[in-house]
Amino acid sequence: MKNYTTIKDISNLSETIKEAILLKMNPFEFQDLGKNKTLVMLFFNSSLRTRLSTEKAAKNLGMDVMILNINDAWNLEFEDGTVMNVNTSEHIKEAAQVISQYADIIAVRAFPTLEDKAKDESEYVLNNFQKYASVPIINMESATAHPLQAMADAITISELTEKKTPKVVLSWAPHPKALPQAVANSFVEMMQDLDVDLTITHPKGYELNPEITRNSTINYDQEDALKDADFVYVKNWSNYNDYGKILSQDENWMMTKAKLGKAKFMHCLPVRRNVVVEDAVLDSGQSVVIEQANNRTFAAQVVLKQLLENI
Ligand code: SN0
Repeated sequence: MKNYTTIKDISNLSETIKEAILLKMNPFEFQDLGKNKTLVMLFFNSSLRTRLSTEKAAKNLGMDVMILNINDAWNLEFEDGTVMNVNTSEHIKEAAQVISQYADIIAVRAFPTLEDKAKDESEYVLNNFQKYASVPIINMESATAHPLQAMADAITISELTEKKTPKVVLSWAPHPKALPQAVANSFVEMMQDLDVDLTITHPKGYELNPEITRNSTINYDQEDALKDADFVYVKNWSNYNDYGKILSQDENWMMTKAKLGKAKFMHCLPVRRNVVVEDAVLDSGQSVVIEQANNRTFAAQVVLKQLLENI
């Protein structure tokens, strides 16, 4: 693998999931692979799991890790040809080349603006790093995708499924803040590539990018969609069509123990208790959110391993 910016960068998904599960059983097997190699992680936004699990994964492979919260550095300019006489101090052209001298792999977290759809969809932060850096780039959640989370979700479902083709439901939930579509996008793309029966359920008007959902089943009736589900992935996203807006706060969409039935409950975290999902679900044995978060390490580790093998 040359970069990990979308799940499409994985050449053999089922082999990669198997490899991740093997790494989980024997995390220190490839301690020499990352020797004298440095991962630089750049954060434009908050992080808990991504930051710690990716650092842990890198260290399991023997890498050194350096972390920079970009807000502590210079305000970066991404436009070409700008007269930089206002508030951006350094151009991405220099920054990416400079960081490439200190790093063997660069990982970037940069959320969308949720204001300018075209700008967000151009993935200008991630793509400019890819354009000007001379080392592989990992997406730690960009404007439109969260492929490390999707990999952890795929590992979790593979480990826990009791059926060859489980029914997986992605269910929208209310949220007080406008959130990205990134987690939902990558989850949908990942499920489309796995042997699962996927249903997406959300209020009318909350359609994700149709280029991503393509032929996946969308059912606006949450109760009907949840019938016989084996895994229920709950996630809020802000409106894609009326871009970045919150149109519905409908609390009836919150996941409850009654709606969940016998299914396993999944969420990428962080989660707003009793808004997105009620306590009774999170505090039950049906919730697998902690295991999902554990698998973030092995998702990052398999990605780092495949990138290191290609350097
Ligand atoms: C982010 C999102 O993409 O939905 C990161 C998830 C991995 N989530 C949030 O920003 C939640 C913020 C909040 O205040 O609940």
